[in-house]
Amino acid sequence: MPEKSIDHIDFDDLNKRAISKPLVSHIYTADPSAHVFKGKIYIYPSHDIDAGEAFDDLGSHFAMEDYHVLSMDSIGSETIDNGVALHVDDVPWAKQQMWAPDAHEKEGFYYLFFPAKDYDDIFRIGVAKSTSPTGPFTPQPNAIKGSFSIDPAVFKDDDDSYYMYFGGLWGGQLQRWRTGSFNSEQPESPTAFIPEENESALLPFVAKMSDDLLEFSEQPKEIEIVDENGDLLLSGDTERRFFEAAWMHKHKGKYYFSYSTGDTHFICYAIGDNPYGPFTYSGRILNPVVGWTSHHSVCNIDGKDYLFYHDSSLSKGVTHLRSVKVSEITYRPDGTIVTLEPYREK
Ligand code: FUB
Repeated sequence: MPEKSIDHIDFDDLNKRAISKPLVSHIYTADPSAHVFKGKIYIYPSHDIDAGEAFDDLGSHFAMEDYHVLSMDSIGSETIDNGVALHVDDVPWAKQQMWAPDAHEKEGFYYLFFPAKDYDDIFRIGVAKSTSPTGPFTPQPNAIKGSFSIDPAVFKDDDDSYYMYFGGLWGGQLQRWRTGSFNSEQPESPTAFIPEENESALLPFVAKMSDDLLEFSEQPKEIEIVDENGDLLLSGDTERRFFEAAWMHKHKGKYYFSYSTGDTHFICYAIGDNPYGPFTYSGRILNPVVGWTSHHSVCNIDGKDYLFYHDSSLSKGVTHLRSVKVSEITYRPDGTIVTLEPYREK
């Protein structure tokens, strides 16, 4: 999949038409996971850097090394960068590529969940703990037992159970786990082991977390994303099937599982009745942004739902130099979400 062409884009004009501005512009940030802890908004993004790696379909150019936590008192107020919260050099098991993180709070402690490649070049998911939502976070010595792939999103249900959703195709390696163990053949191919177009698409995973939030309390399970007839989406249905960037939120008692379609660049959602699904594909939350990736979270703030997302408008289209943004989302009476267009029409 070639990098998206940006030659035709007038970025000054595009930035005027954007529905929201970057929350910070002194560093590049992406993959924002937003939460309200004790009445304040905290955003846990990737911290994008230019490490000099060329663009490829394994995502080698996403060579991030640390995490910064952003915070703000309310939507529209100044966004504060609270500095380095965790660095890859401080994580014993992690070698490189600190990709999209999430965080949660339990009983006065804060937990940062993050994917990184280990010393065998296999993506695992780790946890680091702090007494402050902004860190610094102290990592566990090992990754979560039984963890694999990328993009952890931790959801706290109304009964105080915590669930981790995760997975990502191509560079995120999900397709290498189809048999239950890691397939290291054809290491340079991002699409080896992806199902044929007429086969069911690869599915994301969910696992309930242990009481201390440091491990899974169960074997991760696949979550089904089905069409209006109850059939699993197909691998060739690239405008609807799961690719990466899992997120879970609730609206009026229903479970909304949202995700990126990756190479077709949509943020979509599917609705279910419980945290394990199945989830019925229900539409798009966000149309494609400038930049190859799209990644988001949904956070309820003072009774309204907000989409935190990113684009590459500030870097004038550089795919691995992204900026986090926020925009309100609204629902129709039937529970479907009104699709956001990230840039107004000319
Ligand atoms: O930021 C690195 C990767 O890009 C994330 O893990 C994916 O979701 C995509 O946004």
